[in-house]
Amino acid sequence: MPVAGEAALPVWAYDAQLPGPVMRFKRGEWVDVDLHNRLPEATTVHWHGIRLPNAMDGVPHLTQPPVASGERFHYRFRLPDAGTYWYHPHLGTAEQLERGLAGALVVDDDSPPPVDDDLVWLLDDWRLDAQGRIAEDFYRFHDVAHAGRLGQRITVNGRVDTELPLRVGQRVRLRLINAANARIFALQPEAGVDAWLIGRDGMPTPAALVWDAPLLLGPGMRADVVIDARQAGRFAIQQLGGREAGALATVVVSGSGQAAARAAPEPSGFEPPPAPDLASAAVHTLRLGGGARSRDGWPEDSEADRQARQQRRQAGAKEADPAWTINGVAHTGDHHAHHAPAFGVTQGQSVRLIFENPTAWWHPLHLHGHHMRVLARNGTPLADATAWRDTVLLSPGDRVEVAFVADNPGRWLIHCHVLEHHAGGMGTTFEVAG
Ligand SMILES: [Cu+2]
Repeated sequence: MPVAGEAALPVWAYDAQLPGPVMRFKRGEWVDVDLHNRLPEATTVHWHGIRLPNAMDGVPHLTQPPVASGERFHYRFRLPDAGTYWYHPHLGTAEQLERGLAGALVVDDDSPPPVDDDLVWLLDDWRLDAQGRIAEDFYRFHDVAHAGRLGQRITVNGRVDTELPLRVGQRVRLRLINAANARIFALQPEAGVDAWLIGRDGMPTPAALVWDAPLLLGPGMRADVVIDARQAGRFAIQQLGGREAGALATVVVSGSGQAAARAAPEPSGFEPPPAPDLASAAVHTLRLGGGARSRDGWPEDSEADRQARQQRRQAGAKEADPAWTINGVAHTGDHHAHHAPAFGVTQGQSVRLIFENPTAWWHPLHLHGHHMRVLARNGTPLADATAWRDTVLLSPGDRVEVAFVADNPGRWLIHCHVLEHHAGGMGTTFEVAG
């Protein structure tokens, strides 16, 4: 099997590749994928960030039945937007993703900025046990109630010690995808290369931004960056977050002389999602709760719920105990359909969502089926509020306002992409009536 580190590591993989194969398309093309589940347990595939029909979104029980071991499911949908997306399971997610199931889906721009190469870097971390195998302590309550499952081994495309060979004067585009269960990467290139941020969560930024400060990438989030090699040498792309801080990868530039500084890459032309109308928008608040050091205590857990969970576990289900809530309700396990939606809107309605995070922890909140504009953080309007996201990172105490047009009918998930937080209850749904 593929390798994460110095020794071969048994993993679960799409098409026996780690990460899964890069699926590459043009905008407007159809994805046609036959999932044949040869895992020992049920799964689904979620196409993270793609504005697709609800029935293709891969959320078990909510948008499709789980695909049992040995069974098949056919995914077919059109790609409305260019950008960097990814696919991963949405059932038993904390374990299945950690075991290696994730891959990139790239939709090429109609008019991309000219580059010498265009590469995908899927970032992950792995918690290994003393024997160097994937530690089997999935859904450990300490992880669920704290920062999620962090691993001690950080990889790029399943490998350690990644090097990016370039020649002086070359320009390369990197599509960074955070596929870790819980790690928030804080990335910054060492001085000596010029770097730009040109896209987030698939959508281009309105203009290229100089990348010379830590770029925070929470689980599920993507960043498209451009690197200009200006002189020979070795330049780290540093990972500054957490105990495992160090070089994520090294840009190795060969050649001689010094290349002149290049102009910022032109932003890609794109058709943005429909702009929300703030004046007429329906306003809803989603307040996060729970977690270790919470002031409100643990979520309600009735004797009946505990017994039902116990029975599901005896039947083989792997499930976390409740630790988190949204608006007071914990959606544990993969059973979102059992709960009423947090709110409903009619198709085409603009929605202003206010996320409140009084918890002591960070949460990357992922909106399914739509892209949102992040308008303000703690009352301060965002400088790049015209940019689009499908995942927004909240630090402890944050209050973040977003807006989007609910133009995609169906029942959609909003959840924390720290997979252990989601398993422990931090998810909810909303309904767009078509
Ligand atoms: Cu979270």
